Amino acid sequence: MSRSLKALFLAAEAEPFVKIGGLGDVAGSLPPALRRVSIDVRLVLPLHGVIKKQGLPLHFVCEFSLPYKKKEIIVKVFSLEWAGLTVYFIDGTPISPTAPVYSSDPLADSLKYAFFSLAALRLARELDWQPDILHANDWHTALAVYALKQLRATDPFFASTASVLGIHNLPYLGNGSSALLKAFGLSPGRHALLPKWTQTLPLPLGILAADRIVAVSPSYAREILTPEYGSGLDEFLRARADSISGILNGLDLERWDPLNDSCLEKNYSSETLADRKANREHLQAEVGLPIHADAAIMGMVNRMDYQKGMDLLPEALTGLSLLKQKPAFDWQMVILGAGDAEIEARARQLESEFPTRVRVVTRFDVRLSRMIYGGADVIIIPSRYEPCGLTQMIAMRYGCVPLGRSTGGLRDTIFDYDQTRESTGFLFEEATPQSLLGGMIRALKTHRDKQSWRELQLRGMAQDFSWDRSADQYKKLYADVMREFSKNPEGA
Ligand code: NHF
Repeated sequence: MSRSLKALFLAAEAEPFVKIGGLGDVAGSLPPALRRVSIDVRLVLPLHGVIKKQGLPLHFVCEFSLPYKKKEIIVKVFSLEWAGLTVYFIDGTPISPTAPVYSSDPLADSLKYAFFSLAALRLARELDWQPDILHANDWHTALAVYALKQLRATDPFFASTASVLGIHNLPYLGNGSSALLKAFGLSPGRHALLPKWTQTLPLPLGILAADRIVAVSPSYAREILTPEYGSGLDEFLRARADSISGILNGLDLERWDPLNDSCLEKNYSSETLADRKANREHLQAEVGLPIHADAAIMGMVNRMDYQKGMDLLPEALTGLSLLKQKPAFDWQMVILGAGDAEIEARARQLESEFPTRVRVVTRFDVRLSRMIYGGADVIIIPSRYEPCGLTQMIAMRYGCVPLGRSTGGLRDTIFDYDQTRESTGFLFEEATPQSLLGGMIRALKTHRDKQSWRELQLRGMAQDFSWDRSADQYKKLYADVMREFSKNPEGA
């Protein structure tokens, strides 16, 4: 029998230990799913202050030091067993117990994550556990991939470890890291197409060195090769196009299940979809909207930042209210999200512009977000770019029909109403209020046809967004990378 493939998985955050954004969902779900398909995966996380405070039953594993400038930084490693795998936590002075996972100080963050990346790589050696695959994610851990490539030339321990770099959000390159390479004994990266200003930044260096690069959706994998989405790296990325592919993230189907969600007024499944009505009314009452049975409730659950396209909404809603449609559309909107103060303020203004129709809640509120998925008819996701996106998958599982911009993972997971009988939602093309308005009109017209709407809901609820599906694809990718790597260990 062949032995299990060994993968060392590095991430800045992972649920349930710490979650700030979508990366935390992925790093908390993918490693256990890989374990279920017989990959011997071990997860490595920084011992952030918020994790320390939880009083987890951690075991001391080892202590070693990393050369930094002319000194050494002590690394302490702890572990626990979780979901059938070992999770390691790296501690050391750059990982301050009082700092947030991502701070507003780029220098402190880059030092923290460079230290973490290099310590995590060294850990494999300290454990005498030779990974077949090093799987790093985003800029925070990309330097491990780069350091691995340099090490492979000199250290037989790592000679047969291939690397995979996951891209969850390309624009974050790891600014602030310029001086760190030298301090940690690494040389700058060189490539004719790598812009000079990026030659010391973790993500570009990781992209330069990785044996395979995986974006979190096939469409995003193609989009990052274009000037519009390439963050200045598109030409360089095109040179590496043969090594770039996309695998869609999954959804934790147990955490997101309308039949088992304690935040809902009434639990339901595709068999009892009519019970959803109680959740619509409950949502309307909760936010103080008139209880109209026929109103199409549009929801939005999003971080309020430029990426998420919240700023497209005011003009689109104005357009909607000025339509001379007969009979007029009966719509309501519940917006939930926090983030950029200006975008929040503009969103709040909508309440006074549409007092009987719009409610805006600018805070982080898990319960209300679940009530929106379980009670709204449409979820609006007007992202300018969306590497994968979770909102649309959750919404579909809850029978809430997504209206999303045709980009990245939204494009790969929402099948547009006009184009296919297999449709699960609505897509609009341009990141403009007019294009969003066009999508809203299509959704609201369809909503009037109760039978078609129900079919849309049911098709969305029947989609397979399981992590097991993604894990199978990663397993195959790992095997491919290893095969290619063993033929050509010099790699890219
Ligand atoms: O789902 C996890 C997440 C993605 O689209 C999301 C994003 C950040 O922007 O892969 O990463």
